[in-house]
Amino acid sequence: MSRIDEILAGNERAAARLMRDLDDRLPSAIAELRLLYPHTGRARVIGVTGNPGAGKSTVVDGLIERYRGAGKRVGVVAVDPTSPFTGGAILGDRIRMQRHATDPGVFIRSLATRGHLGGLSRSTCDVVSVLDAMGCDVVLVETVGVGQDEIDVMAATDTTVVVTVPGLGDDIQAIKAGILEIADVLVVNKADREGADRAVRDLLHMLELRHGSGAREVEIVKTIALRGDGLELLVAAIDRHRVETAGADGRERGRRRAAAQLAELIEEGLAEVTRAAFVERGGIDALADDIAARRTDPYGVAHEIIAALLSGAHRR
Ligand SMILES: Nc1nc2c(ncn2[C@@H]2O[C@H](COP(=O)(O)OP(=O)(O)O)[C@@H](O)[C@H]2O)c(=O)[nH]1
Ligand SMILES: [Mg+2]
Repeated sequence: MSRIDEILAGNERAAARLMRDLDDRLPSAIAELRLLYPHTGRARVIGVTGNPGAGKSTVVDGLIERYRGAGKRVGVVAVDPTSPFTGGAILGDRIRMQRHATDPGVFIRSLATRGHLGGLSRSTCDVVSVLDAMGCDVVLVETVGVGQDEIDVMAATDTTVVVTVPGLGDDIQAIKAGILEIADVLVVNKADREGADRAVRDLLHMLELRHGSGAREVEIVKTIALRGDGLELLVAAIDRHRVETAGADGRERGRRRAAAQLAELIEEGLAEVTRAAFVERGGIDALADDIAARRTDPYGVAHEIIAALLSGAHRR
């Protein structure tokens, strides 16, 4: 059986090997990903993001449990080196979450936030595709933080869950700046703490300001993830979002995602050949020295490099 067939049959070890080869950007691995691609698009991809310590991993843990309870095969991508799924967090959490590691219906994969050739969102997309092809019904993607990288990653999910906690005050302002816009469902976790209702009211207020009336409602769910409270409600809210975005909305989202992925792959590929072209000519510093000293000019050098790249591409 080829590795493709093994993955399509749901073989986790074959999938893990392909993911490693993808990390190394082996051309054969990309070729395999192409063969898998027609078999993707079936998994429900759910992103979970928010500030460090908000309880994302705990929420993910609770979601795994519920989706497993419903008989679904679950993939988890933890884009966070400190994730308890992969051994980073404090011991108690780690043990609690690693119970899923021995469940054959759960496949957990972690991605380092740095050092990924070709960017985080691309690596995440690749891993999600493999999990999807492998037969995962649900793929949960946890990212830490609220940077542009994470926003890009979340753009590649079907439903984005943003986890906040009560009493953040100014931090809620920070959320407002970026991730509120990408939230499909908002979670106020740690509702055992004071101020949960107030946080819900603040978020509602911000959503009104942002979207005005008529925009799609973003549901807000209060949870105490540590105890599993509210997670049924969260699953229901995610499900309602799925239903609402089926049809035209979903197709539009899929199209935007495909366009972003295609553009990213092309930009990366071009950046790579451009870097190689600089190296061939002694490095960009040497080229820049000549330009700065007026021995050459930027127009001519750029033209020459582009012409060489294009003729090289034709030869291939
Ligand atoms: N009090 C309380 N603590 C929680 C709750 N959910 C998670 N925690 C704790 O908050 C800490 C951070 O949780 P974690 O899931 O690792 O957060 P992440 O960094 O967002 O992934 C851990 O010690 C959890 O046990 C909750 O609902 N209430
Ligand atoms: Mg975490």
